[in-house]
Amino acid sequence: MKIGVILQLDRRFGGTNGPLPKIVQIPIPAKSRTNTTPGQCRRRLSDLLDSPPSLSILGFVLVIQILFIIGKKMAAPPARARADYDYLIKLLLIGDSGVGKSCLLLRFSDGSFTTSFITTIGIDFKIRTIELDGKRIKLQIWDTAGQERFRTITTAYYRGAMGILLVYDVTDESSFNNIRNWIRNIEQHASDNVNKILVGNKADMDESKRAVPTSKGQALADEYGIKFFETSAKTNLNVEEVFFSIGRDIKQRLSESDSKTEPQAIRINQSDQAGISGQGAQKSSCCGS
Ligand SMILES: Nc1nc2c(ncn2[C@@H]2O[C@H](COP(=O)(O)OP(=O)(O)O)[C@@H](O)[C@H]2O)c(=O)[nH]1
Ligand SMILES: [Mg+2]
Repeated sequence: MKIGVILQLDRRFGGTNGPLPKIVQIPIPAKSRTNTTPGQCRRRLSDLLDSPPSLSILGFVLVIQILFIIGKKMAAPPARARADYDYLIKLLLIGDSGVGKSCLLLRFSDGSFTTSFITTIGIDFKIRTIELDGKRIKLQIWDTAGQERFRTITTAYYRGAMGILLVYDVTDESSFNNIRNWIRNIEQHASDNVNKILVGNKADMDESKRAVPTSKGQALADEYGIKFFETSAKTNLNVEEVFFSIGRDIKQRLSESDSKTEPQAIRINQSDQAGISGQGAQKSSCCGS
């Protein structure tokens, strides 16, 4: 015997405590299946359910919604797996106007290069997630919007920065000499432990145009105890290397400070348990250190 499937709604389903509707199988005679008009069908349905048609439609919509919500919950991964990174690292690009900061950012984030000056676009930041030693590092890289021209980079821009790329142009000696000023600026406004890396950009330019030899760049980096790369945003020379290098150093620093804070937390508990109060307890509970 052929079988028709129909949704049976309990009358109480419209109420707050009503049970869920049931799916039941109802035999439908072959004749009535073939010759029934939509109007007849609707009447038959409402007769069967012994309820007005509007209620059955409402019930049907509710069932679909409930099934949708249940399905969504079952398909959703656990909250821990949803985070798309292990570390979020804020980086800044600093250096004179025209040295190629925005081009380096575009090269690294979008893989593109433009010959036009892009300082005025005023990009806030770009994101690229990289993988280092099995960890996902989300790099949030901030670019200046041209304010470096007026040396008006202040604390607001440096806030929360974990790493700074100090960029000069190997064909422009004054941009190299200004690196010392930028470092002073960083010392004034950024946090003490911020990682720095020195970048001599436009290394693709003809040797006849070069104003800063590689050895001079290296010597300056050594003086400040920071890493040094010559790059080209145009040819993609060393661009990945710079960002991966500073990203790795920061990740290392963060994981070291993570492991250092753990014993401290244990010490706070121990002193609490031993009843040690006053200065010592206050000091160790300070989170700003
Ligand atoms: N040859 C060459 N030109 C570059 C390179 N990077 C940037 N430029 C050019 O330098 C100019 C200034 O670049 P921009 O990224 O706007 O500098 P910013 O002011 O430091 O952001 C533009 O005309 C770029 O095309 C590079 O690696 N090689
Ligand atoms: Mg720019």
